[in-house]
Amino acid sequence: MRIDVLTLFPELIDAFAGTSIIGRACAAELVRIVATDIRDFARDNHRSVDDKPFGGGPGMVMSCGPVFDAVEHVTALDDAKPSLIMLTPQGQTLTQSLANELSGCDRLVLLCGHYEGFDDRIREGLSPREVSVGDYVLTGGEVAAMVLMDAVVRLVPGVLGSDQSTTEESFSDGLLEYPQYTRPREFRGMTVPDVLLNGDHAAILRWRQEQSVERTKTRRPDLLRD
Ligand code: 6GU
Repeated sequence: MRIDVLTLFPELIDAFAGTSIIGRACAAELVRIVATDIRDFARDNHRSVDDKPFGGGPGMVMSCGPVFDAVEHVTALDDAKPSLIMLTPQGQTLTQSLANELSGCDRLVLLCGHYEGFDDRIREGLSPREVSVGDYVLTGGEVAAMVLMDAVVRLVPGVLGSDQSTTEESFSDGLLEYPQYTRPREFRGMTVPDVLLNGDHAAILRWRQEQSVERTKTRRPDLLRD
């Protein structure tokens, strides 16, 4: 999978792409993450990428010119036709199911905004898929793009050690994960549930399923309604 990230802060994306599990996936060439600075496509000596909103109002708006040029430039860097994704709080909320869908793509182009938002003709002219990472406001799209890439790249076959770690985790079956324990068996008076210690695998499976349902009922009842 190739992911191009159009951003005003390529150093943030490069650090992310070089670190931890994502860094390992890039080194193993399971995924390629390429950050491109939108400012390189500015048209003036000040390297401006934003301007005052028509009609007035606070803040600045990302301009069409540099964004269209940047999208067209990175699109041409590879033969595969990319899905263009704009990170914006106005988008469809990222879910595990969307991450699963995107993990099947050969190529993504992620467009990160800053300031008060994008000139709306970027939506009109480029028809990006718009994705949000939750109902709160960030200062820019980079952190959201990293959230999306993290959720997607870990689902690419070979990135995680075992496929089980993505099929048993929270959300993969619509439920939260059951409680986990490791050694020691007793810590500050708190013990590990007996069922996990006696090697009865059917009983362990049953207990874990019950715990998953119980946790989901108390913490995220919204996940059970449908
Ligand atoms: Cl994708 N961008 C920004 N700026 N804020 C957000 C977001 C994205 N998703 C949630 N909040």
